[in-house]
Amino acid sequence: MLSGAGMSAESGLRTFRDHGGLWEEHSIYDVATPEAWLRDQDLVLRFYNQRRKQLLESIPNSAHLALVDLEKKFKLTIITQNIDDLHERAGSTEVMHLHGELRKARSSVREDLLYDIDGWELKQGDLCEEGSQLRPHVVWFGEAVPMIPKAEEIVNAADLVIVIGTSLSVYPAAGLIHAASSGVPVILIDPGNPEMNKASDTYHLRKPAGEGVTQLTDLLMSLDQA
Ligand code: BJW
Repeated sequence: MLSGAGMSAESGLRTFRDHGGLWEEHSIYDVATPEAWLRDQDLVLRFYNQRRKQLLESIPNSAHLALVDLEKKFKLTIITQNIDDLHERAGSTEVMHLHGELRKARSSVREDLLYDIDGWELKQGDLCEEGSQLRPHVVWFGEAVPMIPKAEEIVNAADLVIVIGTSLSVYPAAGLIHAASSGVPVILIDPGNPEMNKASDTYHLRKPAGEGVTQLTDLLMSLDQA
């Protein structure tokens, strides 16, 4: 399963590219690139602090909860582009965060030095054990996405690929759907028009996540093994 910002929209977290989305208020280049971090650390920290504050006030929605049910019957691995922790808080146990985690910080000089953020605020002067400033643990534009090879393996081994709430406009994550094995159905649940290349085994359920995921989950849960 691959999720994007639309998965958390009904929890009150804004998407990026929809009307009213985060990129309408902030330029990507001002807040989500390594260059932005070098130019104005205060602005970048404020942007992510604000989002962390909102996340702490949010709760998983019915789509997150439906996926927890699905895990009771099937092996389900969630590959998410989201940096929120709503899948984990709902109770899903296998979650891979391709673009990082909002509630973690990492050293700005050593990527392997990760820290949980206590509360919502990451400040200038919060340092790693080697004395360097901590930055949000997120993958910005122009940075590598180290978990992609592992994610491709998971998609390639899947019997069913479910894609929820993503515009499929950011690579390499968007390319993951092409790692599905031949003949494996890809089901997209999104009320909009993601940039999906029409492959023969691709189906689009044009509904918001809450309704669409619950519907699909109910169907899958009602199947008996033949
Ligand atoms: C609902 C709903 C409801 C609404 N229910 N659905 C030029 C400059 C710089 C980079 C590039 C460039 N050209 C190409 C690139 C590469 C770039 C890229 O893909 N750019 C594209 C724009 C073309 N990619 C990268 O830079 C990546 N790195 C890379 O390529 O590295 C190469 C490298 C290799 C080796 C060494 C060094 C480098 C990194 C990408 C990182 C993305 N980061 C962000 C921010 C992270 C942290 C944060 O959250 O702030 O990740 S950007 C942002 O987009 C975020 C998201 O995870 C990602 C995807 O967005 P998503 O989830 O699809 O959201 P939306 O808003 O686009 O869509 C929402 C969807 O929900 C819509 O379809 C709605 O219809 C739907 N929806 N309500 C269900 N209720």
